[in-house]
Amino acid sequence: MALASDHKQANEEINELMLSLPKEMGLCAGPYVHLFQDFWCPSFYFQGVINFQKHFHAKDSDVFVASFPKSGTTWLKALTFVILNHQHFPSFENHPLLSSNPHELVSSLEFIFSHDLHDQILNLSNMSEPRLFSTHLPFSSLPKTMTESKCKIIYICRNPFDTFVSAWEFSTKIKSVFSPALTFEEAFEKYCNGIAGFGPWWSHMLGYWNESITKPDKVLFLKYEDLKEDAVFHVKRIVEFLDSPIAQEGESSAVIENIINLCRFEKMKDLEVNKSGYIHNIAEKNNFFRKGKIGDWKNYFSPSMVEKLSKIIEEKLSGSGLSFKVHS
Ligand code: PAP
Repeated sequence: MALASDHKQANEEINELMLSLPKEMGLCAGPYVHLFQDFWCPSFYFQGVINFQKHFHAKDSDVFVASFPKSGTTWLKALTFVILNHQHFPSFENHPLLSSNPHELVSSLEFIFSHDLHDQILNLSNMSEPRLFSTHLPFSSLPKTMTESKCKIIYICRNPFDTFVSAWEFSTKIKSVFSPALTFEEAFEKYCNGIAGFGPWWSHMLGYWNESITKPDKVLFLKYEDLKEDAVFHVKRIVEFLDSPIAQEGESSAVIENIINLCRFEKMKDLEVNKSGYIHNIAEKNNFFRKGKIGDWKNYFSPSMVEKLSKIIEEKLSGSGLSFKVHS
């Protein structure tokens, strides 16, 4: 009983904290985003974020998929799951990815921790190793236990044009209570000011980018466009980063081809398991597989929007060494 009331009080304190923060409407799992630790935290995840920061204990063998929303999380979850579990599931004909959505196989920590804390902590400590999780938290807000342990982080980002369009389209399809009451133009203005779930997008990318430069064994930095253009090369990078035995296998090239094929957009979109049902009770699974293309933004942006976002990208990323090919 005492435990239950302690939890209730802790949840009330978290709620009070959330309500005391600046809030805005923005593309997110809404209805609002709250300015917390220099990022815009969606109200839906607020409690989970606080509990994740406070109660999660990373293990050296843990692997994390990190991303800004709509940058290729689902794809990277699938690839990483297959690579990390290759010894348990060597068959590509009978693979768990054929019967479960990647978000069901790889849970988001801010989501896990938004539920029944004690059960979740127990479940996490009983999971077999290596454990694989995901997060949308910026690097600077990750719990110390993650940054200080030897766990590994694979980060994916995507050009801000397509990321915005993907987020916009997603927001129009999720349950209306979570989608913002903003027009495309209003959402774009907010996005240009960094206001979107887990944004600003530039500090999100740069946090992981800088870490991947100073600690390349800790953070592997990937771009959606690179993965699309040369999947073999970048999947090999993941294999090597994870010290996967696949790299030593005589048939390693064939295995890598099979992994890429299993996680291909068209293949995953076509699976029965990804056609119906909900993820996190907000979004239908098929909404995680829309077009899967580079450059769809060209169908949405006016010339002045292109100019505006291009300038912001240049300004925010200048000197960092991080860039995107968006006009090809
Ligand atoms: P999340 O952050 O909500 O998990 P995330 O998976 O990062 O979403 O992004 C979804 C985008 O990845 C969608 O892009 P689109 O809207 O431009 O189409 C989705 O189609 C794309 N996507 C999902 N799975 C794959 C895949 N296997 N290969 C390539 N792109 C994919």
